[in-house]
Formats: sequence, structure tokens, C-alpha cells
Amino acid sequence: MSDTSAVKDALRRQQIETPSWAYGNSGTRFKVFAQQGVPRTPQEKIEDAAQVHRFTGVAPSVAVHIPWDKVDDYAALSAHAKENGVRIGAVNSNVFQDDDYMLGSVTNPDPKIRRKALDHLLECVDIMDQVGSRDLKLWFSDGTNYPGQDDVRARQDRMAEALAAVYERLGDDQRFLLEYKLFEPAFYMTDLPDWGASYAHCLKLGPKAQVVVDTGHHAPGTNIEFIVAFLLREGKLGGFDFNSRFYADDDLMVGAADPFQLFRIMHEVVRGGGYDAETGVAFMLDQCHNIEPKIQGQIRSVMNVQEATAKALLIDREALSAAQAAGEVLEANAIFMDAYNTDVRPLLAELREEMGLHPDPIAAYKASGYYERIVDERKGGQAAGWGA
Ligand code: LRH
Ligand code: MN
Ligand code: MN
Repeated sequence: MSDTSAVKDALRRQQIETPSWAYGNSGTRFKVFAQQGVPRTPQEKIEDAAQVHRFTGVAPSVAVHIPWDKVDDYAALSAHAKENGVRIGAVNSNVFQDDDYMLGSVTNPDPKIRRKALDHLLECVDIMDQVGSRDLKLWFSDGTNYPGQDDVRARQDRMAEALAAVYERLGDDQRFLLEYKLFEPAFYMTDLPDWGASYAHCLKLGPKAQVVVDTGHHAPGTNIEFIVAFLLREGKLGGFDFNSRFYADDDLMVGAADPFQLFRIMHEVVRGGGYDAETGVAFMLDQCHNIEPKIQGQIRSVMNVQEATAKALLIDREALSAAQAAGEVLEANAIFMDAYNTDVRPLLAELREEMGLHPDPIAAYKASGYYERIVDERKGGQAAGWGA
């Protein structure tokens, strides 16, 4: 697609979901840094997410994390989101923060703890019903630290059993997105360490079980775009948790460490038809802003995804296919790189103006006075949820 008006139309339709936890205080296990103006409640996190949408026009939903965003009335939380011009997106489960989960959640050798974890996952589906959410995001910290610590195979059986019970509970318009992660917090063996393990479980269960690719959850050097191409081809790519990493699960701003990788990923998304809303590929951010301002960090991240997408859409696909078919190695690579090396910022600025937005979302946010207002109004903001 090299016709710019078609590229702009496609970009206008893009929806990037921001995570509620990006707005809270965060850090590492060494220190959680308290910033000024940080949300004190789930409602205030949603208000901050609404600012990202207000200035970018392409971030209409916010993911919640239970229990970090626990409230008494989820329908009211959903109404609050609507009043602020956004909606609640994926519900993220949390079976990694209780002392009970030291040896695992759904794979724990103790059936009582497995039951507790499953009950939480089912409760998350109840919440999805109340907020009208389509996606349940499942991430398990389950794994072992020492060889011999537990029976790897039995743990797979327990995982399969729990996933089947959650699958069973999903409504017709709901699905779960199964996340995998190479390591951390488990250091020897993780029960869902890679896309193959997630994919195998999802394949057995059916169409409402999809794999989610968190870009920070792979070994260094992994060809993530291959995983994307493969899963899309199999109809099993549920979406992304976008972030950047230099070393492990760094949760830095997407497109900051390796914008070229993000472009390559977006190319496979476009190539595989995953950009069409019907395919249900969810573009979500999963990041935290430990040292930078949070709302601005989210705006920058959304813009980074847009830039990579614009470049991927600009690839001259016809010329690329012709060069590939002819075995023109250098020509094919040059066509690919031409798109990557295009400065798409003027095109995106133009698009924003057409959408009635300021061409520079960061400048517009800074000029809005929102930050000064929250710094003034909010004292004692909440930690995002972990490491506090
Ligand atoms: C795990 C993870 C998962 C959690 C989020 C806070 O590392 O990526 O998606 O829910 O971080
Ligand atoms: Mn994630
Ligand atoms: Mn992660």
C-alpha cells in the first residue's frame, strides 16, 4: 500500500490500548519512585488514559488489572470510562501476588491453591461481563526455581485443566489471550515459557483461546516477527503487549529500544491481514514509566506504534512481491528498507490535523495544563501494583 490516502485511512482506524498500570507509580525491585500527580484510584487512572486518547485520537480503550483496579461497582467504572470518552478493554488477571502462589497458582501442587487461582480467573470473567469486555488476559508466573522441584508434566496437566475451566466459562463474544514468558519470576522452568506452549494449549481448546505476544518476553535475538507471522497464519494471534526491552522484561516504551523490530513486527501484521479489525488482533501497551512522566510516556508509545505502522503500510507490497518472486535479494531488501527509512512524521501530523487533533500530541498535552492540575489535586498517588 503506497497510496498515502489509503495509508492514512488505515492509520485513522488503528486502536491502541493503554494499560491502567502505566499511570501508577512503578520502579524495579530496588525502588518504586513516587511521581507527582499520580492517580489514587482506578477512576483516576482511566482519566489519565482518556488524556492519551484525547491527544492521539487512537487510544480509545484502557486495560484493567484485577485486583489492582478492584472496585465495588464495575458497571460504574465502565460508565466512568465512557463519560471520559474511553472504554474498558482487556481484563488482566493477577495470580502472582499472593503469598499462596509461592509455588505456583493454577499449577501449584496444592489443589486448594489451584482452586483459589481458578476462582480468581473466573471472577475476572464476571468482571468482563460487567464492563462489557471481550478479552481476558492470562499471564501465569508459575514455574520452578530448581531442577526436580516439581513434576513438569503434572504441572502441564494442571495448567490444561485450569485453562479448560476458564474457556468453558467464556461467553460467546469473549476470548482469552494467553501470555507466555521465558523466565521471571521463575528462574529454572516456566510453565508457559514460549509461544509454542501457549499455542498448543490454545489449539486444543478452540477459537476463543488466542496467544498474546508480549514483546519483552523472549530470549535476546528471538525473531518475534516470525512468531507473529506464524500465529497469524494459524488464526491464533490474539494481540500484543507492546513494550521495549534491552535485557529482560524491561517494560520500557515500545519502539524505544528497537524501532526496526517494531516495524518488522508491524509488517508481518499487515502482511498477514492482522491489521483488519475483524481479525481481532489487539494492540495493547504493557509498560511502566519508572523515571519518565507517565501520560507523556504513553502518548510517546502510542506515537511510536503509529510510526512503525505507517512505515509498514508504506511498503510497496507489489514491488516487494515481484522482487521476492524473482529472487532479487537486494532489491527486495531495498524496498523493505525504503519504507522503514521514510520519515512518516509529516504524514502523521497531517493525519492528526485531518482528525481535528493537534499535529504534535506531546506539545498539545503539555500546553493543556492537565499535568499541573493533577499535581495540584492529587496527593499520595498509588503504586501501579507490584514491587511497592
Ligand atoms: C508479566 C506481564 C503480564 C502482567 C503485566 C503487569 O510480566 O507482562 O502481562 O499482567 O506484566
Ligand atoms: Mn504482558
Ligand atoms: Mn511482562
